This record gives sequence, C-alpha cells and structure tokens, in this order.
Amino acid sequence: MGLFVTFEGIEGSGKTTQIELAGEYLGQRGIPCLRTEEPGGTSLGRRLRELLLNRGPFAICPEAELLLFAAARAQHVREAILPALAAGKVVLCDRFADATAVYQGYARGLDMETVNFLNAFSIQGRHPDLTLLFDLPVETGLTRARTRIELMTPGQKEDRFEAEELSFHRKVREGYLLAAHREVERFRVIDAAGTIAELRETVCFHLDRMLMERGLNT
Ligand code: Z5A
Repeated sequence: MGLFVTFEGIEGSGKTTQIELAGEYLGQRGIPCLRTEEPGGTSLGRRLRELLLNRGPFAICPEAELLLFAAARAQHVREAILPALAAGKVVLCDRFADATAVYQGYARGLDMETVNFLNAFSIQGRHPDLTLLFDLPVETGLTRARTRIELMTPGQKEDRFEAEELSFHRKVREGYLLAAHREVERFRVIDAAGTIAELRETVCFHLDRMLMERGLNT
C-alpha cells in the first residue's frame, strides 16, 4: 500500500533540495505523492520543530529531546503518513526514525534500547520501504547548511544542531553509515558531493526502480 521513502543524512547533505525535485518528478509522471518532514508534517510537529531546532531561552536535555522527537513522529505517522500510504501515495519524508537512532542514540549516547523502543512505539509498525542516505564530509555539509541558515529570519534560524561540535557531526555521519551497513536491503547510500542535477538523476533512478519492483509504475 503506497510507498514510503525516507531521505536521511548529515546536515547540509542536500536532502531537502532533492525531496523537492523528487516530488516534482513524481508529479510530472502523475504519481500522487506527499512531501513531508520531521520534525514537522503536522500542526503539532511544526510547533515541536520550533522548540527543537531554534535556539531558545530554555534548556533541552537529551532525554527530553528524544521524547519530543518521538512525540512529533507519533503524530506525524498517525495524522499524515499512514493516511497517505493508505490512499496509495508515495510518501517522501525528510528524516524519520533513523535520525533519532543516529542523533539521539549513536551521537548523543542515549541508551539504545530505550531509543529503539520509542522508535518502534512512534512509527506504529510502519518502517520505510526505502531510505536514501546522502553521505558527504561533514565540513562540506556544514558549509552548505550555514549558507542556508544565513538566509533565514533571525529567531527562526533552526541552528541548534548546527551549533554542535564537529565531532558530534562526525559521529552522526558514522552512525548513518553503520545503519546503512546493517540494513543493506533498505538503504541506498548516495555520494552527496555531486551536483544537484547529478543527485537528482540518482534519486529518480532509485525511485523508478522501487516503483517498478512494487508494480506502482504508471
Ligand atoms: N533530528 C534529530 O536529532 N532527531 C530526529 O529524530 C530528527 C531530526 C527527525 C533538523 O533536521 C534537525 O533535527 C537535524 C537533525 C535533528 N539537525 N541537524 N543537523 P532538518 O532535516 O530539518 O535539518 P538539516 O539536516 O539541518 O537540513 P539542512 O541543513 O537543510 O540540510 P539538507 O536538507 O540536507 O540540505 P538542503 O537544505 O537541501 O541544502 C542545504 C544548502 O546546500 C542549500 O543552500 C542548497 O541550495 C545547497 N545544496 C543542496 N544540494 C547541493 C549540492 N548538491 N551541491 C551544492 N550545494 C547544494
């Protein structure tokens, strides 16, 4: 029922750009799709996104951070993702449970069993069918992300994670590559150092293949 594709990677790896292009590509082919993101994708998710990503006048401890991401995801799955899949759509989601496993589990060092339990609880049994992992050196990703952040309105800059040490971002990259190594069936690792056009071609190739495999090609 439908097809669930997630886009993952370090900050500035180009996921958001590619999700937009993939959505346009599917639209041109007449394939209904939902483009969405985490945290976000629902009214509650967008409120939680502001709290989680903008540097505010309050602390967020790692445990609270984990629970807030899980809460945003639970709402997102129930309110947006499951209905879209039930309607036969292709869901393109910018980050999902792998981000929690990598950022809160692997990089922040929270207990992995708890992270896995909360991930399982919040996704309500719906794992992605395909995960595209955009991989590139963290220095390149952070330079790209800073360019994007500079264009944002002050107070809305979504730079709480960007402010982390380089070692944190390196751990995130390592965590993602380990996850891809563990689940080779679901992950496709994409060299994100290419141009936007090159990456678009690779993304469309993987989407086409998966649609064909699932008999969803029109
Ligand atoms: N997080 C978490 O900890 N736990 C969780 O469970 C979840 C998330 C779900 C928000 O994610 C943060 O929340 C994230 C992890 C954490 N923080 N970090 N790090 P997000 O996905 O909303 O934010 P992001 O990863 O920081 O997004 P981003 O910086 O926008 O990166 P991106 O989406 O991968 O890249 P982009 O926006 O497409 O491109 C960034 C810039 O590079 C932009 O100016 C583009 O025009 C440019 N760009 C894009 N592609 C290229 C290529 N190929 N070449 C050159 N320039 C390019």
